[in-house]
Amino acid sequence: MLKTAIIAARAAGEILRRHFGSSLEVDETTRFDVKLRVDKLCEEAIVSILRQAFPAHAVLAEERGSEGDSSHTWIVDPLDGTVNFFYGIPHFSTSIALSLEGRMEIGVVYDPLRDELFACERGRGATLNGRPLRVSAVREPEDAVVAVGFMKDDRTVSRGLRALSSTIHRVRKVRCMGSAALDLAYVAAGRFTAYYEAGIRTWDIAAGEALLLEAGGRFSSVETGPHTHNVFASNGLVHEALAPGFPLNP
Ligand code: LIP
Repeated sequence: MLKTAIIAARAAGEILRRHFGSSLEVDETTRFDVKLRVDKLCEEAIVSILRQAFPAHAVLAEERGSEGDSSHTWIVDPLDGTVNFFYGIPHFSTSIALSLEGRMEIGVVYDPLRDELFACERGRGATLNGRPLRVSAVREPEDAVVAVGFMKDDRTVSRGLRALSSTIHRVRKVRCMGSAALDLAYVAAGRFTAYYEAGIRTWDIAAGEALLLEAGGRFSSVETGPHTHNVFASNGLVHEALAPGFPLNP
């Protein structure tokens, strides 16, 4: 199953590399978001690979929503960081997770421009391009680099801003990179110390959650709506000290 997820993520990555920097077909724009035709192309490629290998499994994907009913659900974000992609900012990813009765079994996050493949299987550790991954050893908030994401509505943006302004003076740096899947993969890889986002969708974080847990991190979340969560994730060591600045209550 991990091999199939990797094949699917690389197939989407190939499509993304081909389209990046060219004129793009926009399906829809909203105040804080764009929807691109390439999102759908990638999703179709991923889902057809997964379905061919596992026809009985269910799928939850950003563009199509929920399909099928099974204990096994593939959770897919074909292009995480769509706005970055649209503006030519080279930081986006494909995210594929497998949940078994609600628990993440497999996580793959692929950054096609850097050719970085983060992958894990529950209980077997996480890897980056085949090499084992571990969260950072940072213990003190003042040494931490924290990623904060801003979702697509005023409420969650205001919430992110409040968290940011209360924390930015306590940590070394805050980063807003625009791809939750990569933010979590970077915490897993020890690049970031922690990550916070309010109102983030299940497909943006499922694979990242799996990676982070396998790399020794800690993941706290509260479901605030259908497929929607407030998330604070960290290397574990700074969790208690920083969590109060990143409230999860709805
Ligand atoms: C993106 C997230 C990002 C968030 C954006 C957006 P998408 O996902 O990963 O962290 O701040 O608003 O939701 O929509 O590009 O898959």
